[in-house]
Amino acid sequence: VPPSRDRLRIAIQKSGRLAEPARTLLASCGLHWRESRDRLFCYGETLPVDLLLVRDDDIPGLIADGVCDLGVVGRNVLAEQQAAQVADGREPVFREWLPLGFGGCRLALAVPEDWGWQGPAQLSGKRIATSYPSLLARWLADEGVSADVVMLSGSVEIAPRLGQADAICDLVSSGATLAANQLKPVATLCESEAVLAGPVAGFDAVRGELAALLMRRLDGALRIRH
Ligand code: PRT
Ligand code: ZN
Repeated sequence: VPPSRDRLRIAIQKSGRLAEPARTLLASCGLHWRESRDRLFCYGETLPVDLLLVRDDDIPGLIADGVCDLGVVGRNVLAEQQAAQVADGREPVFREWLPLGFGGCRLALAVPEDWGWQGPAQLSGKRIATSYPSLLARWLADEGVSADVVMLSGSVEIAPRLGQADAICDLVSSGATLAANQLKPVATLCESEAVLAGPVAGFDAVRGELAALLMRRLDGALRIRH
């Protein structure tokens, strides 16, 4: 049994699209912090709720390992890592606790603009580049299509022009990046936004109460926004 902490630790993105909105939302719940010199840890001064500033991709694993209690992460990242666990025959240990209403985007399948799209069967035998191999594999399986998933950690949109892939599966918000690369979205695999992620199992006494308090304040803050 790991030693039980009496403070709550929330992982948020250190820099990137979700970093500022995550801090602003948590601050609107009455949380204020003192930053450590390395700016990776923020000590909660108004409540025993600390922040750990990390890469978004690390957040589900930090929750799974119990290093952090909660995290603010895109549903796309959470769903990908959940799908990878399920594909491995493991039980997911983290889940979405609350959608947070910012960081909206969708994980979409996109094909060259000059393709006449006739449906998923057209992808049969094609190479599809993505940073979301588990979500893509699950979607292909659901559609009954057999295609090659090409894992790329970045620059997915230029893969077709480079001849690395025939189609892509990537995040889209305005659609400008797809258009700039002569691609068009043809299917949505996941509607995403930033979410509060936490363990499937709840917390013990002190952290349980802190988490419940935080959820109530987040609910209130989100209601005022909308
Ligand atoms: O360093 P770290 O690993 O923490 O950051 P990161 O570079 O992995 O993530 P970051 O900051 O780029 O994105 C964090 C999260 O923001 C994502 O996981 C999504 O949940 C969310 N989000 C919302 C987006 C977008 N919108 C988005 N448009 N993430 C990425 N994009 C990219 C997309 O990949 C594509 O390259 O923007 C481009 C498309 O944008 P449009 O407007 O041209 O369609
Ligand atoms: Zn990342």
